[in-house]
Amino acid sequence: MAKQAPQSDPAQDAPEVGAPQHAAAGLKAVRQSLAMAGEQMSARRTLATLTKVNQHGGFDCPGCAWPEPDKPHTAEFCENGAKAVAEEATERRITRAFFAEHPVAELAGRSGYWLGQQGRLTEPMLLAEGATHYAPIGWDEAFAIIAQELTALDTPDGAAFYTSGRTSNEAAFSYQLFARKLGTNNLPDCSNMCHESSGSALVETLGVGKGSVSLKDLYQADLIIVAGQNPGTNHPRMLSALERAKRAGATIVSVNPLPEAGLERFKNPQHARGLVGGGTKLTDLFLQIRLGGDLALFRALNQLILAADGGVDEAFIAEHCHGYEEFAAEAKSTDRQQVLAATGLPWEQIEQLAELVLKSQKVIVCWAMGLTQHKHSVPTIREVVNFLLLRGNVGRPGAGVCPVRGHSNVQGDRTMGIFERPAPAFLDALEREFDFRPPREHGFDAVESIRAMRDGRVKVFFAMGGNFVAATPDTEVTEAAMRNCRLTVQVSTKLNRSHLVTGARALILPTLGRTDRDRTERGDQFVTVEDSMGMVHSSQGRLRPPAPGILSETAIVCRLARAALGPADPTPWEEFAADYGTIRERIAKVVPGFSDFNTRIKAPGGFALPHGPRDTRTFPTTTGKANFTVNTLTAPEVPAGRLLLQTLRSHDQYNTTVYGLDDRYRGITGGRRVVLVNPLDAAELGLTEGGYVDLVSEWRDGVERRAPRFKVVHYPVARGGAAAYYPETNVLVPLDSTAEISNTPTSKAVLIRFEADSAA
Ligand SMILES: Nc1nc2c(c(=O)[nH]1)N[C@H]1C(S)=C(S)[C@@H](COP(=O)(O)OP(=O)(O)OC[C@H]3O[C@@H](n4cnc5c(=O)[nH]c(N)nc54)[C@H](O)[C@@H]3O)O[C@H]1N2
Ligand SMILES: Nc1nc2c(c(=O)[nH]1)N[C@H]1C(S)=C(S)[C@@H](COP(=O)(O)OP(=O)(O)OC[C@H]3O[C@@H](n4cnc5c(=O)[nH]c(N)nc54)[C@H](O)[C@@H]3O)O[C@H]1N2
Ligand SMILES: [Mo]
Repeated sequence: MAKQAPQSDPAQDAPEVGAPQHAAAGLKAVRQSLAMAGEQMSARRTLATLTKVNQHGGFDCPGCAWPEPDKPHTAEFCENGAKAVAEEATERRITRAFFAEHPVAELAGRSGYWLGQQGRLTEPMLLAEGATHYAPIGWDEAFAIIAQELTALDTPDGAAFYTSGRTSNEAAFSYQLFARKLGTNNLPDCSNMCHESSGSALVETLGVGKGSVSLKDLYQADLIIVAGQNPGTNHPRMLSALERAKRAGATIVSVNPLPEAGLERFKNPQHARGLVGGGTKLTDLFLQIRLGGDLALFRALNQLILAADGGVDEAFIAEHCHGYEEFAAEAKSTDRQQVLAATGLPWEQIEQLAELVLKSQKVIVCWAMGLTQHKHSVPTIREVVNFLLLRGNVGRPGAGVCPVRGHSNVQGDRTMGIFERPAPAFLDALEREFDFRPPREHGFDAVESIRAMRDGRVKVFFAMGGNFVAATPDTEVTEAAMRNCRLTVQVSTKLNRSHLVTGARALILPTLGRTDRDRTERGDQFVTVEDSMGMVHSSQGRLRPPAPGILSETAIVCRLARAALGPADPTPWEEFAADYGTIRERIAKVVPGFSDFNTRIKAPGGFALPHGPRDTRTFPTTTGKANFTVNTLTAPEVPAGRLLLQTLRSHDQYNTTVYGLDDRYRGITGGRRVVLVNPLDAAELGLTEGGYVDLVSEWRDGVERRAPRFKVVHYPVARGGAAAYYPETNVLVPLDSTAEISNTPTSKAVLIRFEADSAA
């Protein structure tokens, strides 16, 4: 049987520091996955779940969005996928007795780790106005309360509907339809804090806001540059793909302020050779770049390519590109001193990479949050596109852009219309199919939603998954904003902080996860998801749900829609909730690429969505061509006595869900309140190794943002930068410190100073 949840809160923070590792996965990873699963569920349930992850006919791993190979390995999951599965498939339960025992004020003092350890939510709960405890409520009453608060709004724009990226295509499509029928485009999502910068840059330059490569392309590439990403922890199955690429002859370059173990070496736990021995060396060249130096790096590469004989693919540019002349003029005049200062790299290393590029016919650039969460992220990613276009590395096998997505269906949710700035063509299609006038004004993204709640313009906040208050920046401001609402609603699998920082009234609606069997009166249902490479496939859970009566996300949306829109609304919400195939029929009519959805989804592995730039070198941009762009060369400035802090993930967390207190590859155990600093910077700043300090962020509004008591860890980070974990450091990220154009919080660039430990 599953062990009891811990009663005391074990999140005492006493970090210990050992040596960082130089290889990822291996036997230790296998042991870790089984140990974590064993704490949460019985051996039989463990076997029943882990053998179904990412298999045809099984469920899609709720971990990351990395695609499945055509022939999945019997253990097509990774240590961290297994943790994500165990977190959801746990046999621990939160019942009404738990809420009767613990007042909200007490729960709000618990760590996120403790909250997550309590188990799956089982019943709808209401926190009534002025109440100290959540109390059980029926589903119909819960929907009636939401409908009543929505009806009481002066305008539908007084509500915001957040989505985290695990929501299925069917639930997401129904959800955006409901919000738009209600009359608002306020559909913020986790993408706003994640890959929005990638979407903004790629839509403008290539016409499609998604990656242009498949797994096969990775296997065929000559050169793969991995910039601003830590796949060993966050996309471990990507290491298998990199290993395969490497064996086929690819060169791998990593660009990162930290030497990440997963990129150095990989011991593939799916093969005997990975369980014993040294594993495969992955990175051939490591560029230890300064935080925010990537724009300068790619610009310098472009300058070198332009200067090389035959460096440029002239035929491709002439036929397919726009804006080359202006771009080339700017790139040729790049100032080397500026590049050296911004990147902190020796010029010879940049030249070395340029030589590799010029030797390669097929180049792929992969990236994640290290490129997207900076003030100048959109220009940076545009410059990556310039880099690829220069040598025709878009729209041919083995080459292209590869933004590696986070949440397992975050890309699909956007395809389904979860977007505060929907394309007019999408709204037109929705209008034709459902015969109503969708609102045309843009809605609020995540940051704008917080401002709107703070200012009283949004009064009802509804979250389809996620942990909004912990994942968003400026924790104090965000929490005050949530408290300023009339009603906050969280559709969730697990308890988290967003259930405890609430509006005047609050609802918790428990829901099914990926691993759970979803049976309606018409029989077992499956859902569909889209991975990071535009493959759509089905996902079906098999486990008995945590409690009878828990509704799927789709059912919750449909029943809420009926309650709020009334019996006269012509959309067949009841039909949608009973048979998800009827939703897919509508998706097929509204969303390009989904024709014959219900038939094509039956193919093992699913089907690929069309992608003009990848498939036919057609670029649906405003110019009809692939656009070169001119990007002003900038990099963050770090005044003396300060460092630039990046907030990142440890090996033992999934975003705001903390699985444990170890960051194995980085050699940190038993605690999370650590700040990684280069020993030379530490010496200059007078920081003692192992000592405790407060982190204080500096921003133009002069407001003090402080994160107390972090242990100083000497670590080989690039000079001028520091690193600490999210979400503990979100309190330091100013709400208004966002990326140009994409409005993504600058979670990888927070200017901080160090002060004496205020808790000492
Ligand atoms: N196990 C696990 N898997 C996950 C998640 C998780 O929390 N846990 N989260 C999921 C989600 S939603 C996402 S978006 C992804 C996140 O995946 P990642 O983007 O890999 O996650 P981060 O920990 O934010 O790591 C950012 C990496 O970028 C580097 N970096 C930071 N700043 C810069 C910079 O200026 N330049 C360069 N070149 N590098 C920089 C950091 O050193 C770090 O290696 O993972 C997904 N998968
Ligand atoms: N400082 C800083 N802040 C960041 C980042 C950073 O790097 N630094 N990264 C940003 C990024 S990339 C992202 S994507 C966001 C993540 O933001 P979110 O997606 O909002 O946060 P998560 O922690 O992934 O959400 C976890 C919660 O989701 C619920 N959940 C899990 N599975 C399901 C499900 O199947 N259905 C439903 N309904 N609920 C479910 C559980 O209750 C769990 O507690 O955070 C962002 N915030
Ligand atoms: Mo993300």
